[in-house]
Amino acid sequence: MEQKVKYKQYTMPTGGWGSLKSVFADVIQQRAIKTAPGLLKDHNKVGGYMCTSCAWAKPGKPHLGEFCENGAKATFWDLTSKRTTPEFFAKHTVSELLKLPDYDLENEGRLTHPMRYDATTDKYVSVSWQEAFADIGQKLKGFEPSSVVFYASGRASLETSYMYQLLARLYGNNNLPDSSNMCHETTSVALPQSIGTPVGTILLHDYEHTDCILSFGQNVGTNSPRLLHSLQEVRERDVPIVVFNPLKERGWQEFVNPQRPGQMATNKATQIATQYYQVSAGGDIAVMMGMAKFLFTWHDEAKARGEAGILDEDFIQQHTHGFEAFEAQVRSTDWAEILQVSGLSSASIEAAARTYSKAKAVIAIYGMGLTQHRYGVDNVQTLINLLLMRGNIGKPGAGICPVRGHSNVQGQRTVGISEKTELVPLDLLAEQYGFEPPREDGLNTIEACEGIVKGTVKAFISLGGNFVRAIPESELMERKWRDLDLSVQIATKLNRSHLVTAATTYILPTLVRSEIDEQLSGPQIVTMEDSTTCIHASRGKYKPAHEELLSEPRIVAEIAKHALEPNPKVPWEDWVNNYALVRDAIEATYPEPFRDFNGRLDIPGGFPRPVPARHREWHTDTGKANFKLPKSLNASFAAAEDGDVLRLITLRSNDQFNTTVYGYDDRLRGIHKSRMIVMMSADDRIRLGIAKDGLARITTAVDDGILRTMTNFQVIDYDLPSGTCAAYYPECNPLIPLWQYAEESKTPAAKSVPVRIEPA
Ligand SMILES: Nc1nc2c(c(=O)[nH]1)N[C@H]1C(S)=C(S)[C@@H](COP(=O)(O)OP(=O)(O)OC[C@H]3O[C@@H](n4cnc5c(=O)[nH]c(N)nc54)[C@H](O)[C@@H]3O)O[C@H]1N2
Ligand SMILES: Nc1nc2c(c(=O)[nH]1)N[C@H]1C(S)=C(S)[C@@H](COP(=O)(O)OP(=O)(O)OC[C@H]3O[C@@H](n4cnc5c(=O)[nH]c(N)nc54)[C@H](O)[C@@H]3O)O[C@H]1N2
Ligand SMILES: [Mo]
Repeated sequence: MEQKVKYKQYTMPTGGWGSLKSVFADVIQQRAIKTAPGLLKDHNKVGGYMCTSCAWAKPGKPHLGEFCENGAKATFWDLTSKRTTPEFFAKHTVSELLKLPDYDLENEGRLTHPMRYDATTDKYVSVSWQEAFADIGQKLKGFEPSSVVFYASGRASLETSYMYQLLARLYGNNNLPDSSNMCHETTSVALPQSIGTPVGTILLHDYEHTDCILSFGQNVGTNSPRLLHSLQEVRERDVPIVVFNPLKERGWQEFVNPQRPGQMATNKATQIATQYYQVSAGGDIAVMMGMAKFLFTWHDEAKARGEAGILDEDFIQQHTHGFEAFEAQVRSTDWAEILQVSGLSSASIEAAARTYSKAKAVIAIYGMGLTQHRYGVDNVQTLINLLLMRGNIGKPGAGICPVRGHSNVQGQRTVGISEKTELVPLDLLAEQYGFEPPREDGLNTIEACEGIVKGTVKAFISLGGNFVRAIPESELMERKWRDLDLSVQIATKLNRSHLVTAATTYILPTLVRSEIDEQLSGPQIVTMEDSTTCIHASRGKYKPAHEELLSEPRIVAEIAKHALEPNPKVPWEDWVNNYALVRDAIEATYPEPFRDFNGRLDIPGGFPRPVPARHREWHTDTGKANFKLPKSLNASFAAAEDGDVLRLITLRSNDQFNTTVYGYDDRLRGIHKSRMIVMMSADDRIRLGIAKDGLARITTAVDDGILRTMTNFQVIDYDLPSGTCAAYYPECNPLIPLWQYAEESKTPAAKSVPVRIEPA
């Protein structure tokens, strides 16, 4: 339950005993001791199941326990012994349930039965699977294909995802938005233009060869904690790690590895960041341009002395395009503007550039702090420019490392979940399945929302996720959502998207990945792709939460069988009986990346998809790696200097996975008992006339005729640059205008929302 916030700066390291305590509390709270025996011994191991939390790489030589605090929490949350049964739904109207916070809804436990909303009683009632599929199929037959959306959150396996995209295309549209539209879509747009690949270029072993790491806008301690294992090893080789983040995130500061008994015994932490710079939200392009300016100056000086330059001239000459234009832009950029937008001193930027300039192989890590801004694409491309200046792509120990979100979000794209037709081999699909796939691009997340607002989208199928809660402008969207004719929610836990109902609404409960998926040919294997493009098999180990549950492939196949005309070339039933056949079909559509798919399931560390930029092959418009010119130094919608307008970062706590809230503690930030908080610098608070520990109202500072305002945020004096404030997602989503998204990628600009804050 929300309470008065308790804040005390956390000074313990990430990991360590604090993390073990937190995992243990979760096991107890979810009553998962009985349902999850063996203490996660099969977690992220060959022959076991892959974690459902983040997408970070799984090493070929795993630790005894290859899991982190948050992976363990996610797994116990899945394997809870609590159940959300038809009896529960009989006791509560949907209006009552709508008043409950996200935590309470999911904390009821795993969904067990297919349910349909009954408007006359305002309750969910259980239906048979047969009835549900027949009704959904019949209703889908009645819609104009372009008015139906097939959304996917990023957890579904490659097998399910492949079947799901085929369902949409056979149905007649490319309306396949997914959660990556809200997260790394910016990466998928920026990287192909720059280096000809939509994904990162590094493999896990590059961490063994790197001699410098730059990190921009990613929270490793909470969102990809196993990456700390590599960072710890990097630091033991005395490699510098330079971090840019408005918040001093504990994960980037100190780490005690719970997998190392020696370190646990002494509790002596490994220092992670060697340099930490609290850039203003949206100030990264300015920082990178400032670093580039120093590199040019030092290059000139070295040349004047007759020495080799700082820049990798051979690489630039042989492999890149657009260097001169970039050089001209950097040289003409004004220092005063760089300092104002970045909020950093020139000495800080110089020190960061100095470290970078000395290293031979640099990895650049980034996350939502770069992607979720108006100029998110420019953020990522400027970072690539910085790497290209010193040839830091396509050699051991160097490259770009976007840290992806959901455990298979990258893989979904690989097997065709994309609204962009150019990314999908439609001709091959046409030949393989004897049909004419729709050739028009489909709707992405923002466009799906716009369609719902306009009334052109009539039905929404959701393969996992909590769309209504994850998207911006949530008040308007919830209102408009009710005008939908059909909402089908394939889910594991109850969430708000199930309660904001359409004319017809179904909840279809499904298995989680760690559960045994028994089909006609025996227990099934599924696969997923990690952040470093490595593909892994996953075998469920635990008894399903309820015998009524169906697997995701079964649910997708049944919807397809009931909604589509039979097509002898699409063997839905055979596929569900044996997922190896789906993998054969994936291999037929994507022969190169999935060569001998079924034969390569159990390679330790997974098998990598080919990424041409790793070998300095550039599949871009120029055939070279492109220096792209940033359109602005300030990545934000908020002006660089605008009196009392602050930039609001909406972010995750250490006790949540996206809209799944595990609890009210954000241990690593020292914030306890409440999520209705706003962190800001004491200077800003005083300037805005808010009492210490007082309450605040936050209002979006845009002039579009819509008042977006929320009140009763408890203010925490926090170590943040003046002008930047931070609060939690999804609570703040009503404050984000639907039209404030990244140019080109349409990723909602959740990281620097212009806001005014006043005493409540
Ligand atoms: N435990 C756990 N793991 C997760 C998730 C989860 O919710 N919980 N979510 C998963 C998903 S879907 C995703 S996409 C990833 C997200 O993981 P991250 O990419 O780490 O995303 P956020 O938590 O939103 O945090 C973004 C970080 O960027 C910083 N930041 C904000 N604005 C700026 C800026 O302008 N410049 C810079 N330099 N930094 C900035 C914030 O302070 C914060 O540290 O994590 C995945 N893993
Ligand atoms: N303001 C703001 N908004 C954001 C963000 C932000 O940083 N700030 N981040 C954005 C990002 S990066 C993302 S990825 C989106 C997340 O958006 P989504 O992916 O849509 O949301 P989740 O919270 O991950 O979805 C949780 C639900 O998924 C269901 N689920 C869990 N596991 C499974 C499974 O195995 N199968 C099925 N079928 N269902 C399952 C459960 O019912 C659970 O309630 O939110 C975005 N929204
Ligand atoms: Mo994400």
